[in-house]
Amino acid sequence: MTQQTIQTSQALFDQAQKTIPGGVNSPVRAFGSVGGTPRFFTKANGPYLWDADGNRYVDTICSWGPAIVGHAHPKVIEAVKQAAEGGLSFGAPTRGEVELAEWVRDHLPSMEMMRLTSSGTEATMSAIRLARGFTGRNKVIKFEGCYHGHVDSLLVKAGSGLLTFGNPTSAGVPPSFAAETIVLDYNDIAGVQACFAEHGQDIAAVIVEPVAGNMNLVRPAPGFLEALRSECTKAGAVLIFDEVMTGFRVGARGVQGLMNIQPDLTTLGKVIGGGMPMGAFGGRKDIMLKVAPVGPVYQAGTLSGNPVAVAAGLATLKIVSEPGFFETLTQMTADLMQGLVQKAKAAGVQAFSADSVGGMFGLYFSEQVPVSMGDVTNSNREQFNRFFHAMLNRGVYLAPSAYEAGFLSIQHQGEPIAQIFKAAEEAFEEIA
Ligand code: KE4
Repeated sequence: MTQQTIQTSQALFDQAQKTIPGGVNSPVRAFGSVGGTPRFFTKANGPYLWDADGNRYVDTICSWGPAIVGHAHPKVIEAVKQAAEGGLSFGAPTRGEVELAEWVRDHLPSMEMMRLTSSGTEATMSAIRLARGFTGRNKVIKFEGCYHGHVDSLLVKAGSGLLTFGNPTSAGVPPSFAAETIVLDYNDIAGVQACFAEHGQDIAAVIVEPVAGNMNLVRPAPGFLEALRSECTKAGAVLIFDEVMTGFRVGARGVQGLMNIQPDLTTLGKVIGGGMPMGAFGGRKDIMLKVAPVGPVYQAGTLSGNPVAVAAGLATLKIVSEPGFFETLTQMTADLMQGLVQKAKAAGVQAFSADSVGGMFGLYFSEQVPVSMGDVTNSNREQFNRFFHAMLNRGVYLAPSAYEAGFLSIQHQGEPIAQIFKAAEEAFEEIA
């Protein structure tokens, strides 16, 4: 294996740290969890990325989900060019926003109405405020290991006891904000039921990643999402599915379509912007009609529904709607996971497992696929970090953290998958 040259990335990283905290505009990009030099990229196309030193990588992050049709897809680029030539932003309504809202409603019928935002964080922040405004209640339940963007009231970890109120996970979040958030264990049905028994009438909302992707990929246990649905219905609380990551990533109808469970509100992001800044929140009409200007819950955004971002999103969603898109992506991802498990075993790496849902996947240096945050934290992070660098040096770009999911595009079929397998064979040998 030829040693990569990464001087330009290193020089850019050194330079970036002088003006940008950690040299990055989002913390995970700094390689803090895996160590080493973050690669500065100059170009992406299809399944590939090129860094500033000219090294090519098979990308398995896809910008954390958005690049599901492949980077710089010609149809997406053409749509963006056409939109941009007509002006970048009007701060006024456009036809495209209506088209996008109708497309999303047709694919996620629970989203009877919606509002576009410029990020997933804005979407979840708005959904929480809306649930509180709709119910007149303050308490929100979230789950350990789930991430919903950097919203003050959701940067919270479990309090001393499971049913007590949360403590901030970030400086700058007032304890009074965290006190309104209850943090439970993902997949802990009894804990949810006990919490509703104690606090039910004070709970405005439950927000959940219906398939978790921010503690690595963790599936909902049988009955978990159903329990959330029934407890919220009984207590009059709003069930929010945060599908920023899973929406149009796991299938054409999100996790709610796969599991046939109807949330009251859904948040979206990533894929619906096709790589441009975009988020959305939406759901039951009676709830959404509480949103300004028709209702008392204020929510706004200078670039919300931006015409260029909407064009990228619409072009992307039209491609993912093509017959067989998700069947192909889902099977390709599952086959990759199965092959990696086989190659790990063949190299003598026993504690390795993998899982996937649609086009998102999880790699775990543990004997079994995790079913909880505890399982994930018990996996061998050091082994993952060695694997990460062994793959990076062989031209495969994994998510730079043992606690992140991975993502493929439809353009990974064939040679890119073969390159991942070849690199993995050598990498597993190296770390065994
Ligand atoms: P953004 O504000 O980053 O667009 O979306 C926040 C968000 C909300 N909900 C879920 C389920 C999410 O996964 C995210 C963002 N995901 C991370 C990946 N772990 C984005 C990567 C990053 O933070 O740089």
